[in-house]
Amino acid sequence: MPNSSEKTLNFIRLPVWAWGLLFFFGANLAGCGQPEMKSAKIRPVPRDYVFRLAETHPPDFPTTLADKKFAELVFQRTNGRIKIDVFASSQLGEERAVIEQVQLGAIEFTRVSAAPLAEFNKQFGVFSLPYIFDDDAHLWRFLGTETGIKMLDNLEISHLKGLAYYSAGARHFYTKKMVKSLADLKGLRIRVQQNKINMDLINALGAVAIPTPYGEVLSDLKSSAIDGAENNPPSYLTAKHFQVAKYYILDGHQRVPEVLLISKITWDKLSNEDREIIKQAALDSVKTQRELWNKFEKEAMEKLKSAGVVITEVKDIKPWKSAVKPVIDKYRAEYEKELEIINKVR
Ligand code: GTR
Repeated sequence: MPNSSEKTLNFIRLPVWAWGLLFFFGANLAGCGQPEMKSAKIRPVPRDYVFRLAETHPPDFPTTLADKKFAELVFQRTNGRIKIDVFASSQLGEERAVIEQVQLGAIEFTRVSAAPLAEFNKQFGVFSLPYIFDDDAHLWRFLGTETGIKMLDNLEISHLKGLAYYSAGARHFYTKKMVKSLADLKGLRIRVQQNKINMDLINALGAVAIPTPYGEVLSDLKSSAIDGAENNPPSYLTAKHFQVAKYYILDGHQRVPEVLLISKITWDKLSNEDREIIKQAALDSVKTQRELWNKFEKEAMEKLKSAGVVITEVKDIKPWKSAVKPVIDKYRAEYEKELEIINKVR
């Protein structure tokens, strides 16, 4: 009977082909269930969570690239314990439906515009009020105030939690027939993001507001169900709306920021350490998003021009502002505190 040290020796003396087989099967078994560990030479760690993040825009859009940056930072800082998969191009649904899913915890993260968010949390409606910010710097000064920051936390009452704001520039109108002045907008059917302030705003400008999901705008323009819509240059370009509605009038009626959200249900499940990592990663991704945004906003404008889009500058914004004054008056009491701070940081 061989003793145990002899057994070990016999094992080591296996022929070369047997070592090859052992190595092959061993390596494959070790990688089971964690495919990325096979190639990466990092020590396998147990995965705690795999989350989904819903994004409306295409994969190379500034917000999507920032979502990915956020996911990458979370992955690194948790040593791979938390993996967030970004689903671009509305694969998980249109914004409003996604927000509902995030409230239920069925989707854990999303990046949405503050405009549809207003229907879930009234305070976010302030961003839909027309012509209240002078420029991007003004908007960001407001977002950085205690009120701006608190708004993200106040989303908790809506079963959501705001992690960070991203840039979305200014929104302008685009139409199938030329609009050179406010008078030309009269009677046109204009698609808006779904919230009640937008309805009032379009109606005050003499047009007819049609609230529909973003993904339907292109076909509605093609079928002439609508005469136009409004958005920032990057969205107008990448959603291909410019191919059907080539008149773009730069009135800059709104500056609606983007918001990176986590489900409150998901947030409550996380340890304090993971919450901090997630919050910080979101804030750190803002720099990436804003840099990419500023660059792409200019590029988009150039691309639109070379594609034959007819761009009209608004020389005198006063008539536009006075037309929407009733909208501001209607909501002034509701947003008194926010408007006061917006004016203070002007
Ligand atoms: C874009 C925004 C999208 C979506 C879209 C819209 O500016 O980034 O998230 O809200 O506008 O008009 O629906």
